[in-house]
Amino acid sequence: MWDALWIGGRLASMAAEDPTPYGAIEDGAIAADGGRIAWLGASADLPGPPESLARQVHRLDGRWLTPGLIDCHTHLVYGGDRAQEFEQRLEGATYEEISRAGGGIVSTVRATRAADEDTLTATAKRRLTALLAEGVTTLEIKSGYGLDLDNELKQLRVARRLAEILPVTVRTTFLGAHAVPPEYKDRAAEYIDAVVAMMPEVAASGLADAVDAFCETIAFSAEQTAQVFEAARAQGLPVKLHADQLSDLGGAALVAKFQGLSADHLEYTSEAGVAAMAQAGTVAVLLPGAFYALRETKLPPIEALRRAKVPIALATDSNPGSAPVTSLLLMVNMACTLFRMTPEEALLGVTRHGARALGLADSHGTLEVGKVADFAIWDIERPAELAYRIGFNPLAGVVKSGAA
Ligand code: DI6
Ligand code: FE
Repeated sequence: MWDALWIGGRLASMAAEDPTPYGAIEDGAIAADGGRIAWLGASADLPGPPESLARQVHRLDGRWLTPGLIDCHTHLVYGGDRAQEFEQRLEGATYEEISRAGGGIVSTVRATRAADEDTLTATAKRRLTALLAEGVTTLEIKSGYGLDLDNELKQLRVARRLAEILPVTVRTTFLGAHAVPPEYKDRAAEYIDAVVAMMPEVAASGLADAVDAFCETIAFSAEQTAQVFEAARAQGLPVKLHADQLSDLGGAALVAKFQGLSADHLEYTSEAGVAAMAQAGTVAVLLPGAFYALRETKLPPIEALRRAKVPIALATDSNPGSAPVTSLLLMVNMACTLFRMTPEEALLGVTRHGARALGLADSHGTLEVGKVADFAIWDIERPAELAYRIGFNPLAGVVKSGAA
C-alpha cells in the first residue's frame, strides 16, 4: 500500500527524457510513499483499483499537477525595507549612486544587524508565506546583510528556522562578499580577507550549503571573488555568483572555472562566458524581477544560452533593493514577456533547472519515481496559463513530501 495516490489529473512531469511538451501525462496518476514518488503514469496503467493501492486517494478532477516550484535565488531574510530609495530613484537617483552614497545594500545591513532573530523570522515568514501561496516548495536563502560573522550566521540560522515553521525546503547560501560593510569603507581588500577568515567557521557551523559573492564594479573584483571561491573550495562548499549584472567583469566564466552551481543575473555576460558555463555545467539563473525593477534594457544572452544548451533557471531574487518581489509566477510571466522565453522554458526554470541550480537535481524539480513528492496542483486548462496570467493565482493545493 502506498501512503497516498492522486488520480484523474494531468501531470506535467518536466522530466528530461520525456519529449512531449512539459512531459505531460493526460489522465495521469501519481503515488507517494515515505515522502517520495512511488509511481506515476497513465491512470489506465495503475496496477489495480485506486482504493486497493493507497491508504489515501485524492481526486484531481482534471486539474494539472506540476513539481513544487523552486525559487533558487532569494535574499529573503533582512531587516527594514528600502521604499524610500524607491522614491529617490523615481526622483532621478540611480541604484549605483544610492549605493555609493552609503545607501543601498549597506542601509539594509544596518537594519539587519539591529534586528533580532525573532523579528527577522517574523518579517521573512510573511514574505515566504506569499511565495508558498503560489506553489513554492523549495527555495534558496542567502545571507549577505550581516557582513560580519555573527550577523551572517544569524541570517543563516533564521533561514534554516523558516523550514521548521513552514512546509518548505530551504537551501542556505553564505554571501559574506555581498558589499563592503561600513567599518571597512574603502578597504574592500581587507574585508575580503575577513570573509576568507570567516569561511572555516561558516563551514563548521553547518549553516551554509553554498557560497555566493557579488562580482561587480560597485562590489568585488574578479580577483577578490576568486579569493572567496578558493576559501569555499578549501571547505568543500560549492559556489555560485552574482555575475555580470551591471557590467561584464567576466563573472560567468569565473564561476564556471570553479565548477559553480550557477551564474546569476548575466545581463552583461559575453559569448565566452556562456561557453565556459556550458562546459562546466553551470546553470544560468535569470532574475527578471531585478531586470524590471532596475529598468535594465540589456537582455541576458538568451539565444546564446539556448544554443549552448545551458540550463536556464528563474528566480525572484527577493531582496529589499533591486527586487522587492514575492511572486515566482510573476517571474515566469516576465521571463516570457521581457526575455521572450517560452512558457515551457519558463516552467522548467522554476522546476527542473531550479533544482539543478541548487544541487538538488537528483531529488527535486521533476515528477519521477524516487524523487521527493513535492507537488503543486493548479486550476488551469494548460500549463501555459502559469506564464500567461499576471497577478492571478490558480494554485489549488500543495503537497510537501507526500503530505497534502
Ligand atoms: N544583486 C542584487 O540584485 C541584489 N544583490 C546583488 O548582489 C541587490 C541587493 C540589494 O540591493 O539589497
Ligand atoms: Fe541577488
